[in-house]
Amino acid sequence: MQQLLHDAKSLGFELCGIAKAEPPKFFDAFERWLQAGKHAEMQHFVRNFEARKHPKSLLADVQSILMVGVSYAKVLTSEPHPIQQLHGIVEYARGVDYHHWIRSRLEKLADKHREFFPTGRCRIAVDTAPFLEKHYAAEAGLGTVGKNTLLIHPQFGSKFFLGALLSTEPLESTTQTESFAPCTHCRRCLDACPTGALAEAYILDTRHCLSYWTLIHHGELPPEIAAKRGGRFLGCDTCQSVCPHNRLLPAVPEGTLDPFSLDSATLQSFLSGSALG
Ligand code: B12
Ligand code: SF4
Ligand code: SF4
Repeated sequence: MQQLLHDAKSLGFELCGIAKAEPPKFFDAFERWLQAGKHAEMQHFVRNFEARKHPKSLLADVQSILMVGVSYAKVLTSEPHPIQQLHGIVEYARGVDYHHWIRSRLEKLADKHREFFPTGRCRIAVDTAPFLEKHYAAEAGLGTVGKNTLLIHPQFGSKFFLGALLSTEPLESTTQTESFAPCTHCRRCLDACPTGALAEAYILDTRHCLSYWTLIHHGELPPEIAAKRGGRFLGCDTCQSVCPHNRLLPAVPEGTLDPFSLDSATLQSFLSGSALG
């Protein structure tokens, strides 16, 4: 449905495409990842294991998935935010909460869907649904998964967010116009990862990932992880910043205020309304 794709672009999504609502290709790899305990303490992956087998767990009779992507720069510089004064915050969080930005626009796209298909149904997913977003985005032609496990686009590198509109309508699927193999012999991210979380290409061992430890885990970091933290306060960008596909993209600026020196109430006032609030 060309008109919906056109509307998605008009709403500000630089990337959009449509995948068939089929079981994800790498489900076996996901299962092995889980069995090996590489999800760390993210128990929702265990609880929602079945749900990830097919997107019908999110929307009965789903036939198509409209995937959208928007560059960090567009969302984060859309308005000023206090988090921009801090240092050591990963790039994707240096501004307003991307979930809100994407969801509000996908709601408008859902209105269009209702207009075009009065008897059809649709559902929005941004981040939190048990749904392998990167894989449907790759199927829809938004990019290719790299060795750092992120989705890479020839123009936007990996610095873009994903969102989805699931639909009960049989929308015509799209694919990448030209095949794009981002990694070939490169292994910069694997070598640069400070903790060895990318010991195996395409497989993230969350138990070693600084992003996991500083964003998801609550409480003290294990000493061997803390020793590798450096100036990273929340999240880690190393496997993105060394990627040649991100080299020419403008970086969203960061501030100079040291968050390690702030008490928790002051810190919260800086984070509130961001993706980390
Ligand atoms: C949980 C989660 C995390 C966890 C785990 C990350 C991970 N790679 O799984 C943590 C907290 C560590 C994390 C970190 C980050 N995240 Co995150 N995260 C998610 C979330 C919510 C779920 C991802 C998921 O399902 N993981 C499960 C694993 C098993 O799946 P997988 O990596 O997709 O692939 C597996 C298989 O499919 C298979 N596979 C895939 N392709 C191939 C190819 C081959 C050849 C082989 C053999 C196997 C294989 O291997 C994997 C292991 O089995 C998604 C949103 C969503 N709902 O999808 C965002 C998401 C992936 N995160 C995102 C971002 C931005 C980040 C960070 C950059 C933030 C930061 N700077 O700190 C880092 C990057 C770290 C990294 N290298 O992945 C973006 C990525 C956008 C993009 N361009 O790809 C997403 C899509 C959020 C969004 N809506 O925009 N994240
Ligand atoms: S986010 Fe950091 S710690 Fe995690 S895989 Fe990437 S480079 Fe390694
Ligand atoms: S740094 Fe190299 S190996 Fe890693 S994702 Fe980018 S292109 Fe692929």
